Amino acid sequence: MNTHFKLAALIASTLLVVTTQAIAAEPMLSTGGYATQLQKLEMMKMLDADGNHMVTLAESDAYYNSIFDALNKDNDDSLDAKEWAGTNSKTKIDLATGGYTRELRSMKMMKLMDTDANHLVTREEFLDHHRAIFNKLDMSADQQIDAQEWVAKVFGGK
Ligand SMILES: [Ca+2]
Ligand SMILES: [Ca+2]
Ligand SMILES: [Ca+2]
Repeated sequence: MNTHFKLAALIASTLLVVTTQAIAAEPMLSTGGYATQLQKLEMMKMLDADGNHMVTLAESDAYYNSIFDALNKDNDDSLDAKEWAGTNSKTKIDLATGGYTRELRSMKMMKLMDTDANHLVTREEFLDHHRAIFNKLDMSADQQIDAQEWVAKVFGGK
């Protein structure tokens, strides 16, 4: 009886630690619909510039530099809320799917990426956020993401 109780307590505390860690790692990337749209294979193809079915960090950086440039209408060093959300007629970015573009250009995502909360997303903030996503998807930590890693449910939520 006593042994059983100890074992149960041990399991409970282990579960608690695991759960706490999982929650602690999420806030910055709690991306729900954004992750769902990004993790479609159609999007993976857009990042995979050389078409070898792997996305490297360099390909990911290059892609998000292009997205940043596409949004940054005034060519300064950051995106303001107007550039972020776009006007109704010009929300579509050619480099991405419609579903992904919609999720990206939400104020929720802007807030998540604006780490110093000055209502501007700099290129560094934009790239850093996507490097963190890259690292999360790159489960094998070999600096590239294959299709299986791409679609893996690592972000929780839906
Ligand atoms: Ca590639
Ligand atoms: Ca700008
Ligand atoms: Ca900022």
